[in-house]
Parts: sequence; structure tokens; C-alpha cells
Amino acid sequence: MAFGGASLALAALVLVSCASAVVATQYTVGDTSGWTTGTDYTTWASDKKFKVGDKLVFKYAGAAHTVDEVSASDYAACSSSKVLSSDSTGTTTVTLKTAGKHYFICGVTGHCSGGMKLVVNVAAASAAPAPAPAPTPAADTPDAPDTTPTTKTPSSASSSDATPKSPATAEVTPRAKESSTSGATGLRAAAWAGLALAGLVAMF
Ligand SMILES: [Cu+2]
Repeated sequence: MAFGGASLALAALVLVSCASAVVATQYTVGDTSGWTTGTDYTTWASDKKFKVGDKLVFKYAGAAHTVDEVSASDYAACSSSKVLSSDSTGTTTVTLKTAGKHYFICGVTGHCSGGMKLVVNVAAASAAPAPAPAPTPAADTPDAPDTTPTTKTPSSASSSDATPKSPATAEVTPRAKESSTSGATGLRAAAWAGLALAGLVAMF
């Protein structure tokens, strides 16, 4: 009983530690550069997969910069007139609570237009990655006309492909040989099996 309880507790502990390992990652924005001018945050974010529950830590000289979470249009326009949240304490920790894109800019004049802006695309925490990509194609409506030219390209390419198909048919001949040799080895194997069987019968 005591052993059973202990192993159950251990199993629970392992489960919890595994779960917490998956739950959240903390990112220092700009790594060692921190939140400042002269750092390309698009590049910084490009190789990271943010998910709900992750944290962004902005480190900067307090009052020298701000961390303003803004809308997509205000991000594009570098406008801090309608911020969703703002902080200038020097260390701003933002928990990414919802899937989709989150936009951050520095509200100090000239900084955002100089590149002090960050957009992160946040995926749902686990089982449901579907709702996260769903709003993206809806927002990127200009993508839709792209499908028409792309479908046209393979059709023209396939007509030119028709010519090099003849060497492909030529390949069929060696393949047929291969299958006949494999058939021969199959026959040999069957012969050996027959011999072995005969040997067994002879032993009895
Ligand atoms: Cu700034």
C-alpha cells in the first residue's frame, strides 16, 4: 500500500514536471541587446515559436524607452495614441495570453520608425493550433488572388514536362529486369525451402 502510494505520487510528480516544461517559455526580447534602438526585432522573432503562456521580457533603461502594446494598424503607423498597455519601468514582462499576433512598439518619438518595434505570432498552447492560423488567412485577403497565377504556372510547366517523360519510360525496362531477377531469387528461396522441408522429412 505504502509503495503503491509512493509510486503514484512519483508518477504524478513526473507528469506535473513534464507538463510545466511544456507550458511556458520566457524570452528576453533582443537577447543581450535588450529593448533598444538599432536592433532588428523582426530577425530576433523570426526563429522563435511563441505560444500562449509564454512571456516576453523587455529590458531597457527605464524612462529611456516604453513598451506599448498596440493594434496592427498602430504598429504599422508607429502610433502610440491608443495603446492597449504601456510600461516604462525598465523591465516589462508581458505574458502572451491569447493566440494571434501581438504588436509592441516604443512610444518615444522616432524610436519605432527607427525599427524599435516587435510583432510576435502566438500559437495556441497545445491541442488546438487550428484557431491560431485561422485568423491569419482571413486578415491576409490579398493572398487569395495569388492562387490563380500559381495554378496556371504548373499547367504550362507540365506541357514542357511532357517531353522529358520519354527517358522516364525508358527507365521502365531496367526495372522490369529487376523484378524478373527478384522473381528468380524468390524461386531460389522456394527451392531452398523445399530442400529444407525434404531434409526435415528425411530426418523423421
Ligand atoms: Cu525607445
